[in-house]
Amino acid sequence: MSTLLKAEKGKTLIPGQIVAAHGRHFLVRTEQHTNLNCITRGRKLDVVCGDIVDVNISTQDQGVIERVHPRSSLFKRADIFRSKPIAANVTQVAIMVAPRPSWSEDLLQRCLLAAESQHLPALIIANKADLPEHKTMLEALSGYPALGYPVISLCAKQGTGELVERLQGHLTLLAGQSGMGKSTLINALFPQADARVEAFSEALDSGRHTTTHSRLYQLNVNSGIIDSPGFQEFALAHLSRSDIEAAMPDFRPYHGQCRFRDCQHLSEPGCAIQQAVKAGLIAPQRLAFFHQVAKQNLR
Ligand SMILES: Nc1nc2c(ncn2[C@@H]2O[C@H](COP(=O)(O)OP(=O)(O)OP(=O)(O)O)[C@@H](O)[C@H]2O)c(=O)[nH]1
Ligand SMILES: [Mg+2]
Ligand SMILES: [Zn+2]
Repeated sequence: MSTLLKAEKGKTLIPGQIVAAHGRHFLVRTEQHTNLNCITRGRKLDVVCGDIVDVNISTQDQGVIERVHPRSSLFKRADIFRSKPIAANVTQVAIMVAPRPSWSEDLLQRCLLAAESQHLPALIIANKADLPEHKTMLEALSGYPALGYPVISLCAKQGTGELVERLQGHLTLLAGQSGMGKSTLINALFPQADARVEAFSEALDSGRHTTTHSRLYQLNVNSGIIDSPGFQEFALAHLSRSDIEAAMPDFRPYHGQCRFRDCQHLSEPGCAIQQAVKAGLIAPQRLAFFHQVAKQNLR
């Protein structure tokens, strides 16, 4: 971000970062740490939490977003109807899971694909360590560090554990299903944040979608974290079959090694992926996951 005010066609534009997005209303923090309530010029301008923008200031605390700077990353999901951008310019993704309400390994893996497809490092936060079922969850997560995803165990209700170190120097997106404890962690990191937290529904075994908008919290000058609304599905319609394959770190060593160039890794002869599964080098559930996601993405 340049500290200089830029003059353009007689306007004074000032750079800032989107720290909250509520529909067409945005909160922009400037380098002078003032917050501006902004709208966009024109409906077409696509703005998301984390974006660096240029604002035309209209009053002391209001402005109009004129331009979005090029993004270093865009973490998103997408179904066949529309794209759902979640955060821009993040440099890592922390995916939170917890034993209660039930976590989904399918959703975790989809979220990891979304991170990998943007070349973002990811880590897994195994929350609610105070619950007895936490141990079983850790066992289920034991294969992930070997794929490059560290698993950090913590109890957000009691503190932040070793996580703070991992956040240094990054803009981290905190993502996960509803009710896993993301906003509880935000409150542990920022006691003044007062992010809304809600008990999950025991009857429905699901969170209550308490956080409705993403919000960026600054940890220090070069570190921040974005709390995001919990999801209950994670479609990846924007990724082609080969994008998905490229986003699976355990498949990468075998890329291009199947006998057939268009191998689907089902039961073709000379399939390097099937051979790796037989040799115990790829977990069978990872191949099953790949088939399940790939069959929804027929491109
Ligand atoms: N036992 C236990 N409960 C926790 C812990 N962390 C969070 N919770 C509880 O889990 C429930 C959901 O927490 P939230 O922080 O609102 O969850 P969230 O992930 O932000 O949910 P959404 O905003 O809906 O996505 C609350 O009742 C929290 O008190 C923990 O470490 N242990
Ligand atoms: Mg929340
Ligand atoms: Zn194959």
